[in-house]
Amino acid sequence: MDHPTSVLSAGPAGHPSVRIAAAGDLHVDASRADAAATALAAMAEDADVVLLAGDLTTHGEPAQAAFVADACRGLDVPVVTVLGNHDLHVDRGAEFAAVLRDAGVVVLDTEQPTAIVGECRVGVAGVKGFVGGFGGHTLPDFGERSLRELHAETGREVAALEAGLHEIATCPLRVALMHYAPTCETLVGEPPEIWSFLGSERLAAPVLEHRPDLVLHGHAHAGRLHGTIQGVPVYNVSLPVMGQDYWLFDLVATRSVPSSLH
Ligand SMILES: [Mn+2]
Repeated sequence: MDHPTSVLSAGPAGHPSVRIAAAGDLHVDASRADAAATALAAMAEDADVVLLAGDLTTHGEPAQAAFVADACRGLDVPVVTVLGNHDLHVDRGAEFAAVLRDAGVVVLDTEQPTAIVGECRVGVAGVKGFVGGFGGHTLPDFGERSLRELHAETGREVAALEAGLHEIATCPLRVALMHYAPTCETLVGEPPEIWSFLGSERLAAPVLEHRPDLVLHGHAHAGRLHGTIQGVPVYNVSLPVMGQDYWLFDLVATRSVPSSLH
């Protein structure tokens, strides 16, 4: 299978660079465990860092997490992931994450939204993200407690993403990783009626503030691969969108890195 490389930036020779292999919506269960192991091994072979955009499994059973954990154990590159809604379906997220962490996978969430990995210290700020909608058709913070709790949950994800991006601000290369979409540009192809459930434009605010080198998400199986948030590249690496097991990104540092941050 072909794995095209998307060269996102061409910095001066000698600047820090990294090759990232990324995928989301693996939806692993017993029937897909072997295929996932093959794909993850290929990702580790081809890249310096593996990033997974959530929905690793179909239902979030810890036994399903073990399939992914076993596939990642022993890979000689860092694997960083966020969880998706499927990974939380049976409401055993903590156990699920523990199984992955036991295999050396870095699981990012609102409590731990930051990882710095690889030889050139790639900063990854990762959260699941959540729902809310786009372009004036957004969930308001109004009315029933249950509806307002949805709004608040998205707010917690946004705050953690902001904190994570702040923490990696001095890394030469920076990636924002999430499951839900921070822009509707990569949702084109999905019915507009469900865009509100596929992501939230509130997730774009920290991206705009910090302008990472790359934004990755999944979740939108019928969406589009590439979009931008005011010039910041966004890729929907959902497996059905890519039509292949993963996508490769070559990042080369171009900016001058601030030596300190307030
Ligand atoms: Mn999903």
